[in-house]
Amino acid sequence: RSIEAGLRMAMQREELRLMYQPLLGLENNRVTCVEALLRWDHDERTIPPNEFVPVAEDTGLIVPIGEWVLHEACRAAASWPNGVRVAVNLSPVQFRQKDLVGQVRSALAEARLEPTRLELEITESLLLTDSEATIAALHELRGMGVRICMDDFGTGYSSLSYLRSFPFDKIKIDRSFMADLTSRDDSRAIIKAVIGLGQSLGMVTTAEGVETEEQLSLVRDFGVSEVQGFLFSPPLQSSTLANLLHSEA
Ligand code: G
Ligand code: G
Ligand code: MN
Ligand code: NA
Repeated sequence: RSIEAGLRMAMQREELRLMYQPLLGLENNRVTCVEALLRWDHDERTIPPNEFVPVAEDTGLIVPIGEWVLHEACRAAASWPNGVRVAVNLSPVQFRQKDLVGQVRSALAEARLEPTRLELEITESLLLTDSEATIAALHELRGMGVRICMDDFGTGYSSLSYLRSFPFDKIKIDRSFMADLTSRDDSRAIIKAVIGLGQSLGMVTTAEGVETEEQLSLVRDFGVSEVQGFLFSPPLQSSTLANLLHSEA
């Protein structure tokens, strides 16, 4: 496949880059965390991860790519104010390699970044595969002080049982619930309940895809910890993000 061939070259040609989207903590209206989002600049267009991450997963290329993402994101975070963490998305395939924990350790060490400043986002499909090894790796990472977040919460079939399988630090409520928050009573009830559930489990809750003041005010009333979305900020170039963080500091 041409995407595969292109992707093999992409790393050597340095066509991969990260965008950074800040998350706003509602307790003190400051940036708590920044999510690193992968982009591929190829043939005069920018290819979003939805188009190439699946290919990278099928071919195993996600392992070296994911390692690059970890190093790059940790290096960026090392230059940010101390209170700001970086969140990196992990593919389930990255857990199937032997030494994910070692990769994380070396990315942190190389960047001289405290483990408590790193968050790893995983989706529900992750826990479907090799549960025991995966859970052990997650515990080891958490033991180091790295935070583990469940991404896209509510889109899989087993969201609730995963909350029992592993003590997540954070749940990110999928943005599909936010999209019809103001028009559908059921979406509103679900978001409210999930935020309450997160609170009672001692987890941080994030509302993804917040695009309007109306959505913000609803999730704020429900007690959500932080928001992510175009209303506060789209994904930014690293230099723009760094300026935003330093102007806030
Ligand atoms: O940035 P964007 O909205 O296009 O991202 C779409 C999806 O791609 C998101 O679900 C996100 O989790 C995933 N994604 C973004 N960056 C990475 C990455 O570095 N690694 C993996 N595995 N997934 C990513
Ligand atoms: O699945 P994950 O949470 O990793 O996806 C993050 C993606 O969501 C990013 O690629 C980002 O571009 C996208 N995103 C961030 N904020 C918004 C938003 O307010 N609205 C929409 N539609 N997408 C968003
Ligand atoms: Mn994510
Ligand atoms: Na998500």
